[in-house]
Amino acid sequence: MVAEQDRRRRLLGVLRDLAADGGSVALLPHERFDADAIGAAISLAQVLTAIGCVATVMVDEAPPASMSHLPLLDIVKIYEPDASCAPFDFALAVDCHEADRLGARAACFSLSRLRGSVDHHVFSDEPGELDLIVPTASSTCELVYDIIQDLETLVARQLFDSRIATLLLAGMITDTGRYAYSNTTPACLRQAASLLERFSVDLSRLHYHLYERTSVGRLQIKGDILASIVPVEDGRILTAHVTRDALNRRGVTDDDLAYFASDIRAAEGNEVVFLFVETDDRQGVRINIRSNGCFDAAAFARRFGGGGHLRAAGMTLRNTPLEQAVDMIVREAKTTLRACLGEKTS
Ligand SMILES: [Mn+2]
Repeated sequence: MVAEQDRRRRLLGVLRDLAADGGSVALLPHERFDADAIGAAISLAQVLTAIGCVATVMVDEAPPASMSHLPLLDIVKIYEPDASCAPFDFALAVDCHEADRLGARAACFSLSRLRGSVDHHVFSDEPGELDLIVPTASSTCELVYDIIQDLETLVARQLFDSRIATLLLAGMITDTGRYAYSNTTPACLRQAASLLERFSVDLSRLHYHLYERTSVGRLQIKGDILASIVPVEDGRILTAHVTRDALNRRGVTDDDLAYFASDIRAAEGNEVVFLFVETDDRQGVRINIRSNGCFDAAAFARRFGGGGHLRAAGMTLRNTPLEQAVDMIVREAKTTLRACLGEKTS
């Protein structure tokens, strides 16, 4: 806790010094960013600009249509891998802390004078000087809320506004599953209450765009995926899959699959859910993991180069056909599950 406060203070000190000199800061959300990553990055960029930094949110691909309702998306810059990257005074990874989740922007990240991160994913290495990584935080937006609040005190003026409130709430709501996951705390509920008290946020509109708005293609692919569920180990492991052809046939993208793995986890009796999605190049498989009980999704994903949280994690297996990926992961999951349940492996 003390270490965390020290880290936050150190990060704030660097941001304050950069603001005084008009220093450049890059905010880099993880690849295939979600509402938490982009909401945190844009909010921080707005605030850093307001206090004197030259802040840039740099992403690897254009925001998906499903996020077009979010405010301030026009400040986001799309990184062009061919263009040379001007080094930044400070590059901050947002909602991730490993350069390999930054894709092509990793080069830009490593060129910057100072590097750090704001993140709430489980990590195993020793964090760097400017890494604020708090796995107990419900979202990166929760951490950014605290940073902005501290900056407000530091510069003695209001930095939050209704657009930032909307962005932070979008991240908080999605990462807590609408304040239903076990990471929901009184602290994050208080933050939401405070934002709603201070600013005009259309909560029902936000909720509609985050959770209800859908398309015929998305409903159809959901039907396809739910129909593909296979119970293994008496239903304690559930797998589901979708091929690239099926996605193309329904006219949907990976972005449309956002909550399906969590939907499957709602089935009674399962300990862990794996959703296998064939990658764009059809050479590999992206895997979403959702767990209940003893199964540590983040630890499992890390064994295959992925990562995430205790109950929600993911990874990508390259050069592995779909069928082979399912067989291999089910085999490994059986062993992991039996071990965590204290059963003997037969
Ligand atoms: Mn997050």
